[in-house]
Amino acid sequence: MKKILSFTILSFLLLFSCKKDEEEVEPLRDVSEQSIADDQLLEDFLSTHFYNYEDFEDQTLNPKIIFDTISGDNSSKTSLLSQVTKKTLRVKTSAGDLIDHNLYYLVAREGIGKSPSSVDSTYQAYEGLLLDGTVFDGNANPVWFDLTSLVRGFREGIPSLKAGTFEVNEDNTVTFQDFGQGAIFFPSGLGYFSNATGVIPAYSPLIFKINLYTINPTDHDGDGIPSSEEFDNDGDGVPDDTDGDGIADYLDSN
Ligand SMILES: [Ca+2]
Ligand SMILES: [Ca+2]
Ligand SMILES: [Ca+2]
Repeated sequence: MKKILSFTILSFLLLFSCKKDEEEVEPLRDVSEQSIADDQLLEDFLSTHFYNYEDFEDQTLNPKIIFDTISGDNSSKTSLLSQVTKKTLRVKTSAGDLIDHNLYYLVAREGIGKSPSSVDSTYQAYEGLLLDGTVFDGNANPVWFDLTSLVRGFREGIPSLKAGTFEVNEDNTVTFQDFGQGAIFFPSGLGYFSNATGVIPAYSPLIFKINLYTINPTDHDGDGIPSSEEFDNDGDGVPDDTDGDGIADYLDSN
């Protein structure tokens, strides 16, 4: 009897650990289905939330963007959904299919300078959030990014904003003015998709609030052709490699 019992427990443990293994190797989700599911989550968020747009009526101020739910005292607020712009991007899957993904951007203040291309260097303060409000990344002090090193949603969303102007003060600090402020909202297929990263679970739509201070156009391979003109001219999200040598055009000076 004792033997049977321990055998049963052992079987149960094996079963349990097998099941756990199966969970860990969940097959990759279908890109198209995930794009549709994420778009629904994004629309739900945008239709049930608003931002502090009244604080932006005086465009000389630099308020922070704050999201809140439309309910109670705020039930008459205008939803984000009616204030964002939708942009559809095609994502090339490993099977070669092109799947539409919707990115939404909010321009709280446009800025007065130039817009970056999606592959320039940008100097911004930012905050990254999940749809439940969890902050997974951020920098209140501005940092430089080479947009080519970032997830596609970020680099293709930030051109909706324009840079500002800056003055160097007597104490060598810099004051930025009239810079673009906004937010971008995009599905996991334009983010990390199945890869859980830090506190970001797999298949997470992402939100970034951005203050775009200044930009720097790039020519990564120094061939005189701006990276913006040779990065992804067919718009499939994959850097173009015209001569097929494995080096993307924007890095291929030969
Ligand atoms: Ca170039
Ligand atoms: Ca391409
Ligand atoms: Ca090449």
